[in-house]
Amino acid sequence: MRRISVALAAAGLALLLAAPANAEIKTETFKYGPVEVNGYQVKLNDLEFATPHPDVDGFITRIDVDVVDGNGKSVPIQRIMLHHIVFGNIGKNFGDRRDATCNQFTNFDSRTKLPALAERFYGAGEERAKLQLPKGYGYPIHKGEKWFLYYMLMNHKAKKDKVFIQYNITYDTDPNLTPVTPYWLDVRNCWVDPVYNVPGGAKKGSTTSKAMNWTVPFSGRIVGAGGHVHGGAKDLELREPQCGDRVLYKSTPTWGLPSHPFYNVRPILHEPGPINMSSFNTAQGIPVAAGEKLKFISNYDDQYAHTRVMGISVLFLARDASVTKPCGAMPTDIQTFGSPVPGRKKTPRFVVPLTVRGPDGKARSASRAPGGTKKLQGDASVKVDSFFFSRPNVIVPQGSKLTWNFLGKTLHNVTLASGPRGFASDNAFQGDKYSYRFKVPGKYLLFCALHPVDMSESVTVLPKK
Ligand SMILES: [Cu+2]
Repeated sequence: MRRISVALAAAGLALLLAAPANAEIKTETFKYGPVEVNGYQVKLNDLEFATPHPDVDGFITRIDVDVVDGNGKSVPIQRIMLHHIVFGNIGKNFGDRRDATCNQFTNFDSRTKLPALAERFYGAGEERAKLQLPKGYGYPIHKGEKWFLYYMLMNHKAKKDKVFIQYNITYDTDPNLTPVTPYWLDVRNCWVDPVYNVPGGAKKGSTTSKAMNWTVPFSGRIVGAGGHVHGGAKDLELREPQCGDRVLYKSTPTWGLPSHPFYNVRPILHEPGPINMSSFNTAQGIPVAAGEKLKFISNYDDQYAHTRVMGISVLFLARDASVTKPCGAMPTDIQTFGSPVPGRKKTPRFVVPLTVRGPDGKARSASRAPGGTKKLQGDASVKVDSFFFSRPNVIVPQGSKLTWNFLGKTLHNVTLASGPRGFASDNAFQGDKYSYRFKVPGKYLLFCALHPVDMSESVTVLPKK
């Protein structure tokens, strides 16, 4: 990491020498918070419009983000983990900046529609993706603009904790930089919780793909992109179907070693994501023509179940009228940023445990939900409210359908932690229903990914005689 920073600083210095006398390149550190997170709580913020940021006319060239304590010291994942964060630019007034790939969002409750009155330009998950543009390019910002911030934190300790979200932003006020437009590609785009599920059960080595089509809005060059996935992912790719389906770029994961905190904290909200997703820069840029249809693809292992997964890539496009047709030559200056620390390249197999509170109040792994077991003859329903599944452990014959009735005003979900096939409901409440038919026998461990320590359930499906 240090090497990259030094290289960037050197690039910045060279740029500074060439820039107008009053232009400056500056890195500022911003602190958002404090944010209080209760013991074992998943904390989501309401959309926050008072996000501190550089209030200048200029260009952003780099951003990174971390969770810190009151002294600015990094908070370890064993305490609090930043699951994801999204930055959006509203502009000076609502409507000034529009998201480039969404007109509206489906809110976290899976119901409410929100107008997309902001431009998403940077996101990071547990892989701590950085925004880093090649020399000569920047994301344009203007004095008086407002930003929003949307985050999710998880407290891995039983006690309430207090942290800050800290981000470093490098900006350049040289007006001669080439502006880039961020495009948020997401295979479940326009959802505030953009998750989907991989049932699994296919042959060893199988891949399942989910795609999104993206029409290039203007001729230009893609000068950089990164990615975000969850456990079970193979990679993300952007393809150009009309040019022999060539791959324009890939973002590939590096997974933590088995000793990494991702695999050892409790509770585990979803199959642990990678410690890094590769990103790239190219000042020459990947040429794409206006009106071209590109395909963004999220590839996951299809042997095992993977629930609440994501496939997201933010790319930066710079205008270039000299690109007049598709299939132009690929750049020769692509610089790829891999993991700064050692990890695994092959998608690891990891079985997500249920987590319950032990007698000492601390979270620990469990192979069933606390409470009794009921044997059912067939289809049945389960009530879901704060904080319980009305049938914590059930035994059903193969082919039975369970219907979860979500009551009350608090959002919950039912998510497979481990089992023969993967499934999960959307976040649900106030009379929402979700059904799943258990066609494959075996033991299914389920939980609410919003209340992972307090809500779990097991379903044992007996084979038909
Ligand atoms: Cu819940």
